[in-house]
Amino acid sequence: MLELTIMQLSRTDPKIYALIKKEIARQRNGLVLIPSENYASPAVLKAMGTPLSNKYSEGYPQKRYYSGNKFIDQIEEIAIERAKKIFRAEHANVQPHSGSQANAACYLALLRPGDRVLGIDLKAGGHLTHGSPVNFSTKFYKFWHYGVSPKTERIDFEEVRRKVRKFKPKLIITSTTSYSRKLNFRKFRRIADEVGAYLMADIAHIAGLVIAGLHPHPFPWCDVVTTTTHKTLRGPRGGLILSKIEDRLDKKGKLNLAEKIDRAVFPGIQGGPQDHVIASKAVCFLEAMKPAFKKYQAQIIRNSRVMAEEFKKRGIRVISGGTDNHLMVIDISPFGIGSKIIQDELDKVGIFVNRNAIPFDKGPPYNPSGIRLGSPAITTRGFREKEARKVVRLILEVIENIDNQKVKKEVAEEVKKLTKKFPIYEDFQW
Ligand code: DSN
Repeated sequence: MLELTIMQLSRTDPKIYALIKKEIARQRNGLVLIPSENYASPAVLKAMGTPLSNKYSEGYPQKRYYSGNKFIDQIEEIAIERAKKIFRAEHANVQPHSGSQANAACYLALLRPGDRVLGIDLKAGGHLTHGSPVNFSTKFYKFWHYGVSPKTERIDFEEVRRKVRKFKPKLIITSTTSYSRKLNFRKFRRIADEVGAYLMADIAHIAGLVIAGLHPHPFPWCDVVTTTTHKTLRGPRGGLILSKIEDRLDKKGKLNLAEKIDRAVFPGIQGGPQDHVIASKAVCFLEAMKPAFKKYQAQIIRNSRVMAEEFKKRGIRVISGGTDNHLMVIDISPFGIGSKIIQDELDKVGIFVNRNAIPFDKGPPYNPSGIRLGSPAITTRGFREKEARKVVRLILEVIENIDNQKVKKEVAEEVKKLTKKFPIYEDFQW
């Protein structure tokens, strides 16, 4: 008889079992400041680790290519309805395996090979799928980029307008992968309308803030909105597409926008959906409807703001002068220490951050001049402003004493104390 418990796993595959245990301990005993990571609830994790993973269900509810989908259909329908409700969207596709897949599906739905797209530059806060030269997106579509103003380090709408008029893109993308300010979707819409372009928002980072009403809503301004489900949304690893039903540029076409999106996801770029993850997305959408979720999102912003303030107080330059959301990027070039070294030394004391380009960065992508930090995971632990400020002080202790083993040992002890005081996954049975 197959028993699917972790205890069985320990006997079947002790090596993997031991590594899973170690990784869980790392997450429990460390301070996760990578803004795209979070701690999903035990309910979300439970739904993922189920035999739903065994099922094939190519197609959509009530239109599958396999039998045996009675319950899978109900699960996906619930996930779709909940996604539409929390995002106030006309249409939702819950099948994308990731944010990159969600973006790829939107391109396939909206564009033809060779079409022009204006995206936000990677160094200004964009994502690889928004037209990085090393990404598939530039192999199929012609990308051009807008950035931020050198003065304010905020999106420069004059530049956006100028480039849109010159380049006449069919699609404009806006996003906040490492952009710490609010996105003005209405302004983007006005510019997109000048040339009749689609507008897409990739809200992977800020989805939770949007649901909680703490960031401007991409609808009704955007045609399509993509997100991941595991960042501020705090669900399982996965992607999601939200869209309008009507296609503004192709009103008389055979397919409407929602149908185009669905066909692009399946059979366009994906095969069978991951039904266990879709069930888990449904659980996370339900969690996102609760008042506690809104409170959590508000605390994320408060923690993030005080972290930025604390850095500034200590003379560290925060890109754009601060943050409106869950993340910030700091300029570490004045320390004269590579960001890779800083990231690695922080890792050793149990503080996890990620190095990141800053606007107009002269450093190479492997060793850029910034560190990106975010508050979603520490806020899930229960950190408030006091602890958030302390985290900044610990980070700076390490950076300012990068070769001092004694100081780093003391910081590691402080990290241990903090994680003990604010434990995570205490009651979860592995
Ligand atoms: N890798 C994600 C992030 O860290 O922001 C984006 O896909």
